[in-house]
Amino acid sequence: MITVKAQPFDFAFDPASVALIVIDMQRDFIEPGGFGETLGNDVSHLQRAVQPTADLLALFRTRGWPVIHTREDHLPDLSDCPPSKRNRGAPSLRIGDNGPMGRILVRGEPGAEIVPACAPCAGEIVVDKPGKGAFHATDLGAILAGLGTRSLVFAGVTTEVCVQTTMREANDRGFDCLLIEDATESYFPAFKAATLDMIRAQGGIVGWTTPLARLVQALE
Ligand code: TIU
Repeated sequence: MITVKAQPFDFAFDPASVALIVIDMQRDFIEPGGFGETLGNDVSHLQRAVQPTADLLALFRTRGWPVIHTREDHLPDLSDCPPSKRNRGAPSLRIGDNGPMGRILVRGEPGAEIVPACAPCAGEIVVDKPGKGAFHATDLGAILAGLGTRSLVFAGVTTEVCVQTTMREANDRGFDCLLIEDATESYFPAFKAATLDMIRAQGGIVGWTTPLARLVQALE
């Protein structure tokens, strides 16, 4: 077992049954002109998570531990996009509309791709998901069962939306979940801080959090 100093207490995992899940590090959320900006957000906040996530990916790749990437996107005919999602609010462009990085949040378009620094390597699993949670309407549960995964390390964006939703789904499915604090970001720093607090409150009601440096330390 490997033990990581974390909050609210140490996180122990078996390297034979751990996987990294990197949530939605896509241009549509992180770069100007994509989905995140159409919603009125300052996307520059998310840049902070790119290098720590790249470093975390390198850590798992060096050890040969499984890596799973997710992408929030929709089929070109939007048949997997509920009208309630497309019609919500007053964005400058809606899902499926043409933007500077192609059609907003549509699979295969430049904006739906993962940013180059965090791009999947050959052989890594990529899960396309229509929802905020990565288990909804995907094969993720079967993929993790096939890998024999019991512990999940989380990174990605945004902390309080797709990362937290997926962590909660995973926690309910019996996985021990560790969120790497500097490898996740929100458009709203206060929401990120609140999410980290609520994950580890009540004795780790949703899971654990720790900075990347503590995971590195545990592996030395
Ligand atoms: N809007 C927002 O904060 N996030 C999303 O819509 N998706 C993800 O978090 N990936």
